[in-house]
Amino acid sequence: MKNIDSKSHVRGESVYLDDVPLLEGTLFAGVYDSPVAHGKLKSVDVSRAAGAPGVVRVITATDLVGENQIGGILPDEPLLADDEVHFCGMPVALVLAETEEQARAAARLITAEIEPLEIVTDARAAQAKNELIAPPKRFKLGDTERAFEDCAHIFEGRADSGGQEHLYIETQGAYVVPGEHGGLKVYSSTQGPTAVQRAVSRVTGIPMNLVEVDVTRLGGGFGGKEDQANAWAALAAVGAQLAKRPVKFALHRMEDMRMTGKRHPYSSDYKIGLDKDLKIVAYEATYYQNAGAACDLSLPVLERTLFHATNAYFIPNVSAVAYSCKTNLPPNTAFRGFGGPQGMFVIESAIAHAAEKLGVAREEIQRRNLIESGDEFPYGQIAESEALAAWTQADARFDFAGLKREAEEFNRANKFVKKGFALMPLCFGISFTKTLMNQARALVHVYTDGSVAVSTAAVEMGQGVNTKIAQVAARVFSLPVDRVRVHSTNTLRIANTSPTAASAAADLNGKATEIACETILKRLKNVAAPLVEAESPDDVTLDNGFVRLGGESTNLDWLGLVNEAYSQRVSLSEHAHYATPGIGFDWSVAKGHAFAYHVYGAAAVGVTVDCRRGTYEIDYVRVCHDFGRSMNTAVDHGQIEGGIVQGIGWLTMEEVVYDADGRLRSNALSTYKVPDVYSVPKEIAIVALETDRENLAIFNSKAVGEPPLMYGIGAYFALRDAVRAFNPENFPRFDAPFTPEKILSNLYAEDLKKMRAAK
Ligand code: MTE
Ligand code: LUZ
Ligand code: MOS
Repeated sequence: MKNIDSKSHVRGESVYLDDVPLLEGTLFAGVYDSPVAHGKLKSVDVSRAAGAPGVVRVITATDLVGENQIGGILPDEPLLADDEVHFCGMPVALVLAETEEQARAAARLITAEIEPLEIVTDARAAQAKNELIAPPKRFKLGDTERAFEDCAHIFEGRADSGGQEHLYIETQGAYVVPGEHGGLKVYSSTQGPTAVQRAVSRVTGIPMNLVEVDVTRLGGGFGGKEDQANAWAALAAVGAQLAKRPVKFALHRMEDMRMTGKRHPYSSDYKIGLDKDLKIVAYEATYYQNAGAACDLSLPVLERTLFHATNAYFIPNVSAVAYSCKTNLPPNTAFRGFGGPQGMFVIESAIAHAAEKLGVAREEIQRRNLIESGDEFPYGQIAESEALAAWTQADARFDFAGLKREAEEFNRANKFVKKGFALMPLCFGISFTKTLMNQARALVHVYTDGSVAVSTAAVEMGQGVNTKIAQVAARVFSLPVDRVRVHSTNTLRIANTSPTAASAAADLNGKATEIACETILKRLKNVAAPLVEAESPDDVTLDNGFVRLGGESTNLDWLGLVNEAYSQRVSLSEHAHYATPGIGFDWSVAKGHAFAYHVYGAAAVGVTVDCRRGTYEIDYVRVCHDFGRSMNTAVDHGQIEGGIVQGIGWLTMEEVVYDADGRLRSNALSTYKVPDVYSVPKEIAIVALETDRENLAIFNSKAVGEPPLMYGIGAYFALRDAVRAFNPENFPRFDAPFTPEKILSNLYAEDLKKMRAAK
């Protein structure tokens, strides 16, 4: 089945924030944001802006009716700077004007007197000054100190990974319309409608029951709108409240890149110990997360780094500690994988380090250490593992040894072009690690024409969640899917939503939809039973719009049944609640059953490096992926392809660069490179893991949103393999992204050293 949005997307009929029709009298907002990364805000001069053409009002922190605070986890993030600025791009003043151009032109007339304070942009430097968002977090299994004493081989090193710009096609934005009783209707491009509702309520002082948030769909979120849509909606809301007119605020691309946070860069230290059979016996890691200037989601991101510190491997002795370090950069935030990829990059680096120094194949160490069912994760959960199954099935299908041989033969025959090969196993936990967030609700109405309307907390952002939810309702009612319509995400229809995140939206909201539909179905069967002379409602089934009795057809169809129920005054609506059973985590001991289940997989990645230029191509990514039982292979394959390309981008070409003054240098698409159609892998092959294990996913169709991104880590190590095929003397630093510049300097590392020495 196709994605239900494909037709309206292609025709340009899908409604995004910018397609919401504007009311007469709508004002447009612009912001003046801090030009310096850290300083005391002595004064702000808005006089020239206030007198500029079209300007209706200029708003600073002192004008707010409610609290000047939008921090969701810690109250450390003012909406508008008051006494200090903490990062370049921090909003200082809001301008409301009759047109967008006027608002932005006026914002440029604002000046501020800022007394500079010391700027810290590096995570380790911040940690050294004890500038932490919160005390460090630790995971511990076994006893690493004792275990290291018996290791045959021990390796220590450092691994760094960079930030990543979300680059959702639709930038951040909101449109706020004032209504009766001082209420506000907020259209927002957010993954978290309730988070927006809460932030708006807090900064305006208007209670949540007067703030309605509506989300039609997103032109991409990728985590960037899990928390960071709040600021723009809150600013527009403050404007609408004070000016008593509708306010639209949508960021331009360069504003979005400058003012919003990204994937957290990490710098990490590792120590890995192996026995003589290449079993990893002990692993220690210290992570320095660059949080930026406020907490945002940094702490749960940091926690997920710990959860995925050992990726798909079983290591009996683990000790990991993670610091969330406060720097003068825009607060970093959720990004597909949510800290997991950063943790996995470190263990994969440690394994590469050991393999290269020992002269064994990396995949030899990987395979010998895959986690098995019954093994314990460092956080106490017992694995039900598909790691070896995914690896073995990928090998059977794609022939790892053959792929490796192919690369080696090519490399013997070619001096200036080298091929590289790497394998990447995957294990990603599904559930919000904050247990309370694993809940959802669905509202289902059946109308008297037989059509079905569904609302849930899920936000459609291109990942196809609405398609899956429509499939759930259609399957329970046994109707063609075009009789079901999934509507906008709205806080009046569905309250207290968890954000659409953690890859869990289809599971949580799909399950709630299933419960709501099953409840209505049960009522309908009770109505049908006497009509078709059934002894028990259990003998009644629905099949493609018709009622069947004990499998035999009857004269009663869906429409007749629905209308009969209505005339008997039986409810055709249901509001259902779902909470994932069996999960829980106790932070006081850092142990628990954190995840409903894990998603497994294994990818083989092949690359070709042009050793004169440092440029490269990704030849193939061949994956065996654990779908459970996919309920929509078109959507799921799309997620895997997109995730892989986004992961490869993070590790090979996307380089977020801030200068020492905390200013973003990679602030446009001319300086920030993302994969395009020419740089995607020439081949992406996906096979489904065959398994019949039951799980807690909706219809056993496992979550697929984030996990595939991490296959991209394989591309990094395949490139490293090719670089070392050309220059085996060199041991490149683990320093992602592996850009063509870094590849070139590693291909000729010794020559560069000589050249520098000669100078
Ligand atoms: N796919 C598209 N097309 N656009 C997106 O913004 N976000 C990803 C993933 N796939 C995203 C996407 C992220 S970060 C998550 S958490 C999941 O989708 C969320 O949706 P799900 O829970 O329905 O999988
Ligand atoms: N968001 C969140 C997430 O709040 N908690 C999580 O555990 C999570 N995991 C992945 C992506 N987003
Ligand atoms: Mo995804 S990082 O959970 O929005």
